[in-house]
Amino acid sequence: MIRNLGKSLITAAVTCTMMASPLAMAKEKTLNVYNWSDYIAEDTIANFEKETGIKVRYDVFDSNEVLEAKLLSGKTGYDIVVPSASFMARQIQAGVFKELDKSKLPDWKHLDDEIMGLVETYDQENKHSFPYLWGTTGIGYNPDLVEKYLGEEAPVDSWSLVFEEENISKLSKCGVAFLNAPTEVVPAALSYLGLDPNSTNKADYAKAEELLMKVRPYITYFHSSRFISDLANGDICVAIGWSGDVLQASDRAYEADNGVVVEYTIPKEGAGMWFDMLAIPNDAENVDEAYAFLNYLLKPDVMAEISNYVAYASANKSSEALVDEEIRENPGIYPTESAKKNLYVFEVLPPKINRVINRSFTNVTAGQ
Ligand code: N2P
Repeated sequence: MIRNLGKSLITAAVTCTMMASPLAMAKEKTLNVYNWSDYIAEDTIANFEKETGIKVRYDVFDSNEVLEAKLLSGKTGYDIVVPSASFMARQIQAGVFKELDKSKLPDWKHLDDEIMGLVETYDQENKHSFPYLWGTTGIGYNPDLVEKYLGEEAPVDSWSLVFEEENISKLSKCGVAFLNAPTEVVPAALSYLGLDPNSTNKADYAKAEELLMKVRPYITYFHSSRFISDLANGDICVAIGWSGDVLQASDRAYEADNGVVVEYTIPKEGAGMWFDMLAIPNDAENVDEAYAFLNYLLKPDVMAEISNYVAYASANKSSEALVDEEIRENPGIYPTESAKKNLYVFEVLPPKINRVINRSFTNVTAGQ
């Protein structure tokens, strides 16, 4: 008797689950997001899920090239992606994004006109995208270790720290990381040489490759996210890195109270400034949910919390007043007028120049 009763209870439970599941599945709204690593506040996704009932699959990358390969294959499996503007411009031409219906984005009004004007050069009339966060590509360093190996006069305000053999050969003892980002490291080398960082002259790239080859033996590794924890732990002393990532390393060290200090500098010879753009790929299956997420990311309080957490500035003008003073007044995040003079934007280069950059960077990383 008891055994039979048990069996029928199990049967009832199974039938019940089977009956409920198609309904439950139909109701469960999902969203697939592909964003840069270390690029969102701790609870942004959880808060969005709670507010909207949409379940988010959140994946991360640390390279525009990786994202681009997915986009160009036509099957990303994502509803929201975040390419840098100079990459996105070509991707728009390849037809990989949906046009945005701005009537579904009532909070668009918070976007900063000046920044929207700047990014229009990549996306005419801002038809497909708006900026998530922006930052610069400069140098993260541990002042104590740099002083130990190079002395007090170490040129921490210059690319010569990493591009002069005399300096990097000494720093290699405490570890030097380079971003694995050809279209950012090669222009940095061009700036150091006094050449146009957006040059379209092949001969300039031969000079940049020569410079990079000379310092290649002293580079500990090429990687675009590992340097955050390595700087924070004192496992490397210098990195060509992204502004907010370096500042996150600085925060992590401070919180760990491990005695490590990390600083960020925009080299005087010039540094690149980029914008990472939110867009909906053509193969997106959850378009309504994508709009819900975009609108969520247009809310001043949501963006302020993200800026506070990741140490990058957004393009949300109305969020500025809600950003912590410590972040708002950090010249590594909001460059001063004089530092701005040293910044250049990454232009959209002809495909053949891009191939030159990628080939020469591959030669460098392979050490050939
Ligand atoms: C975040 C990386 C910043 C994006 N970890 C570089 N475009």
